Amino acid sequence: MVFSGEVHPFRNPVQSLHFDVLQKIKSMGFSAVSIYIHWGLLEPERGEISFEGFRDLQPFFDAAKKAGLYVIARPGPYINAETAGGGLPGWGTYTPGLWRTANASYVEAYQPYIKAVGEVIANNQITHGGPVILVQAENEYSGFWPPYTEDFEYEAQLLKDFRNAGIVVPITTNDAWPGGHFTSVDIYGYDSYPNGFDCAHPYVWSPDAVPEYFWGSHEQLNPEDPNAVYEFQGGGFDGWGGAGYEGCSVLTGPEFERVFYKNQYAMSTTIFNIYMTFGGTNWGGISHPGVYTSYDYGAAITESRVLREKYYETKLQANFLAVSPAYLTSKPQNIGSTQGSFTGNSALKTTQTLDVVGNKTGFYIVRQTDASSFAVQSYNLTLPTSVGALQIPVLGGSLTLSGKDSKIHVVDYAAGSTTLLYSTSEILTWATIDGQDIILLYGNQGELHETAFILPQTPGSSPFARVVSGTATIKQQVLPSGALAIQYTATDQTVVQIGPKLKVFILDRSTAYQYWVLHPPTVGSFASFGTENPIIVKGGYLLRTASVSDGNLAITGDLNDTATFEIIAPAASSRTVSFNSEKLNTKKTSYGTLTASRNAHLPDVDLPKLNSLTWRAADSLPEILPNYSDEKWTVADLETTFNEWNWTTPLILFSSPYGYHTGNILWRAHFTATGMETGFSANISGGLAFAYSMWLDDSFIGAWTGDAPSDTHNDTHNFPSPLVSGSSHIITILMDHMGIEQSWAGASDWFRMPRGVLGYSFVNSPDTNVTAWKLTGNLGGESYVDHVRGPLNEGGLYAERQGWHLPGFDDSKWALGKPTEGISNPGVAFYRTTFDLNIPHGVDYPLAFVFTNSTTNPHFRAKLYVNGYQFGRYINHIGPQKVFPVPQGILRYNGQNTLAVSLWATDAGGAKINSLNLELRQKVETSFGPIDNAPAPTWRQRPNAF
Ligand code: IPT
Repeated sequence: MVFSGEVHPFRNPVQSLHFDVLQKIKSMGFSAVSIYIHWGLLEPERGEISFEGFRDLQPFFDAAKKAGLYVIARPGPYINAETAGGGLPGWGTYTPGLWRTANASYVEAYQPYIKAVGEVIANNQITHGGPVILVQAENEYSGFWPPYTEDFEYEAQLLKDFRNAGIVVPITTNDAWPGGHFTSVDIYGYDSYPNGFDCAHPYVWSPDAVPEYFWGSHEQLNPEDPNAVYEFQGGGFDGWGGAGYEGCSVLTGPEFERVFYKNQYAMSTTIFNIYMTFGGTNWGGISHPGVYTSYDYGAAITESRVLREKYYETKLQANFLAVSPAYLTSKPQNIGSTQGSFTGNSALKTTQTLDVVGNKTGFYIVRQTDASSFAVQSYNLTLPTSVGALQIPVLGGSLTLSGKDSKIHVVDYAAGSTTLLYSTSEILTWATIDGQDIILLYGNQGELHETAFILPQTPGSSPFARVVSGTATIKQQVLPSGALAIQYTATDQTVVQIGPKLKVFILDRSTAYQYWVLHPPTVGSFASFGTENPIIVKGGYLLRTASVSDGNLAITGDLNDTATFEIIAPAASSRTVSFNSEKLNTKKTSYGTLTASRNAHLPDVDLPKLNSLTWRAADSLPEILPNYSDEKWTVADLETTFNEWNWTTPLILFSSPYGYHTGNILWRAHFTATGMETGFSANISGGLAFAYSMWLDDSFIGAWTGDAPSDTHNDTHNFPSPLVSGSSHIITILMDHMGIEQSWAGASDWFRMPRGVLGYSFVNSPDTNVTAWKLTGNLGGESYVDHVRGPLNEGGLYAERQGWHLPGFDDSKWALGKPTEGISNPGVAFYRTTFDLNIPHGVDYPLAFVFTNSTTNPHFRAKLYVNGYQFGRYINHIGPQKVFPVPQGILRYNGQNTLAVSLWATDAGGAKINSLNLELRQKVETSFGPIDNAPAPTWRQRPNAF
């Protein structure tokens, strides 16, 4: 079973933190991690491919291998992913040809990238001792810009290019639905987001959202392959003005995971990747216009790397499948006629999924017919078993299924030398330890369940179940077949001994959540991938590893509170036990496990009060001052460019053909007045939620403050007074570039959507002569300055061009001024301060910068720069994001930090930030660390800055 979690290395620039997330995924019981690689970040200037800084892939591959996770590498060339250009480079927007087709100019464009990235991936394949087992070509090559259709020549070319780069592992692709596109890959698969993306209504599920028809498509398209889902919904993205990620996490919470993931198991899915498992951050200009800074995604692991309840639910499922080899050779038997089957209750659907190789084990997946129903259903199961058909529960009573729930009932399921003839409670895991079979079963609290065991023959004795711990009462009966059936209700934990060789733990769900299955490393370079000698431990917010030496069991992990451990391990491997290197004072229970309690070490820390720090401020809009020279700006002199979008200007006035693809863009129109003009009209395109401000010389003439649904805005801004005929003036426009659009459909030009001025005119003066249009974005454009923080970190603000956001810049001559004092005129102010942190090792205390909403002149935007990394774009009146997590490693936890804030006021009265604080998101003791800080080169004079 490839049970995988999606993570985007580029959404976390701290290389040393990858291992934390990967260990968390491993501890969930997963076997793999799936990653996108972003072409545009790696090749921002055509021909200059860089793996510098956070773009180096090797640390991630190494960390995955160390954590014991296989890797599915997805380098595109197109990736979608709610990222700028969907991963296509900015220079692609003006490079001719139909992209994502066999068009020669596109093929020539992507080939050097696929060669370079392919070689790095190839070196990390399992055949070379690395973790990579699958490589995905393209992404959702499923929709096509009319009149174009699927380009088979492109697909063949791309496969050839992957092979030429040295890829020998199977090549995959993810169709957007099981639609049969790009089936020439080795293992075709598809994506599924059954609950959609309406995070504002997280309790609304569509009644028929559970897609059962996928199985038919799989049987038709590639029955000989694993049923592969390369992206299954693990959360949702959220856009400007959206509902926020907590809503997304509810929409895709534990109930969703139970119903929708289990239905996918009902269809024998054996390659299953959850998108996202850890979303990360759209720091810098990584986002496309449809999302904001956070890419938390409502995933199992939050942006601050905190575990949500849904993490623990998925852990139960992944651990079960990891010990269920019969599942790997199963096939559903009754797709399309699941309603009422095996239960006689038409409000329920039950899929029968049988092991068609072992011909023994059956999985019966029960769910509500109307997935959105909250009704509680009771049912009895009539199931075929190895001893004939049984009416379950055999010992009387009936089973219940709550609304928005689903269960996997097993039949003839082998667990060591024990066989579960059937179980209505679900299996968390099982293991054979010191000759005893240990089986962990769970159900919702208070639910009635029944399990029957077929035990190895013990002559002369009939099986009997004895409660050795816990409060559950057990009803039991030896069935005619000789199997022992026990009936019980799950509350907390009850341990039952059955004969000398079987111990059953009956857990309710929240108790089950607390269990971890750890595997001490085996030998060799794949030691962390071992699945032998499981050690089962209850307790702890997160357990990461177990290792055994000289009879000592060393457990590592994270605690957020006092932990009460219960350890199920071979006696010889647990004569003593330590947690995070401290010896535990263990006690042996009457039934042979070890218990111990351990306090969490959670020292208090002092955080700076940001508003009490010394801040310095400077104007970041000298461009409107009379003495400012735009001599070094790019002259907008192109008469045409390759682009099918419409524009009405005589010269090209959008930024990409001039090499500016991110952040703020500034324009200057030099003109000679006729004396007739009363204002300036312009149609400006910036992407969703963008804004612009406009000046005539140094007079503010107006702004578009922006709203969530608008990506362009056409408006007229009047001049304050008539101009003298023949006099020279300048219109200055400051605007947002919200990111290059994605190009979801093949052959589409969507990513070429212009950012800039699509049309303009002088009111009442058609003859006004613009003598020059000039523009600037980030310093250097595609030849960007900061190779460590990458091509999307800096935009075109004066402060950014000068490098004022960087640590080490000397602001001592600046005036005092705080973002909470703000400015009283429209414009851009830039603020800097420094503060120290002193947070001890051995804890994980994620931090976030938190804004509160300002109602005075509410239309403004702020960007946060932490040690030079742009880690937040706040739009006061659009939101929704107010909390901006910044990871350790960007923040220096033991040393000095430089915080910079840009404030762009689009209201005539200026703006100020209401409050900005640094807050703790969580406190845990951790075995993880120490964390190496991401490199943060300091300011150096930028000779060509302007
Ligand atoms: C699917 C993409 O493959 C993935 O890159 C990402 O954009 C995801 O959606 C949504 O977060 S596209 C599918 C929803 C049509």
